[in-house]
Amino acid sequence: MDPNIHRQAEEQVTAAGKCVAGAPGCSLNVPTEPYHPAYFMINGRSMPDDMDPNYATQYPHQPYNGDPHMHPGEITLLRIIGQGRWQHPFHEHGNHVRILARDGNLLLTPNQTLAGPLLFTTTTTPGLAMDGLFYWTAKGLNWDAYGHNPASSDPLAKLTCSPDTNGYNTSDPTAINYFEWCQDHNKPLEAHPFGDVAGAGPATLPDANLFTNGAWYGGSPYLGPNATTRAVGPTGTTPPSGTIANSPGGEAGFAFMWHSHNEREITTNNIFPGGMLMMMLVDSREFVIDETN
Ligand SMILES: [Cu+2]
Repeated sequence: MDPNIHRQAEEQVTAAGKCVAGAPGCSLNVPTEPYHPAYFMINGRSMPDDMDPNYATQYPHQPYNGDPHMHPGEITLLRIIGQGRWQHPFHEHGNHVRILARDGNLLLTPNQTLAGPLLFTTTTTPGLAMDGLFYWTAKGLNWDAYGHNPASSDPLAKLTCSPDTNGYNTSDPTAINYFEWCQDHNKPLEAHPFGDVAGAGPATLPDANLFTNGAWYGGSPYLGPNATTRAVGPTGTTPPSGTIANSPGGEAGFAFMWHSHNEREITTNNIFPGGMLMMMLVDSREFVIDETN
């Protein structure tokens, strides 16, 4: 949205003696070039407004937010529609998107099997729609995202992982680590971790007692409230201590940014961050996702 264009339209309909917008014979004369947009939206809202709830009363005409939730292994349907005048290189962090359909038509081979590409960036085109599938597991990280620790006395730190034919832990759909990638089960991340997570891994992370957590950091690199709480240092009063969006008590999921890769478009009126930017949240299975809206 270019505010100059909208301001000209507003000035013409509110000027004294001018015709009333919508009245017979009334027309506006607003040049739509040059076009210098300063507001960029997803589902009709800019970040951070797109993180407010669905059906928030302040957005009666933009009911849907931009924070999809999923559990590991679940499949999310994306419906991406370019509604503006420009293309937008929309990028989904966390995994690629398998394109199913374009403009509502399945992309099929002559043998009627799915033929859609696996896309790193789902570039939107004005008026064009894409449907795609997205899922996330910890496969490929090469460390145990749940922070399992076989040396722990906590039963939740010692869950088992029995691989199905695809390598995932799927025998018990009620398991907290349902759909864990078993090849990385018990693989430590950190060389010298705080708390009750496995050590002797490859990474040395910043001392959690010495740096400030942002609103989206749950206080540990691990998935789930149990792992996050176990990863606390001995002082106990420092992070994780309950962050705004991603607290161990509430959610403790992984937040992946989904956003325009044209970084001009992740600003609002020239301020970063904003605009065409949202978060996809992978929630640990303790967190019940409300799908009623
Ligand atoms: Cu990115």
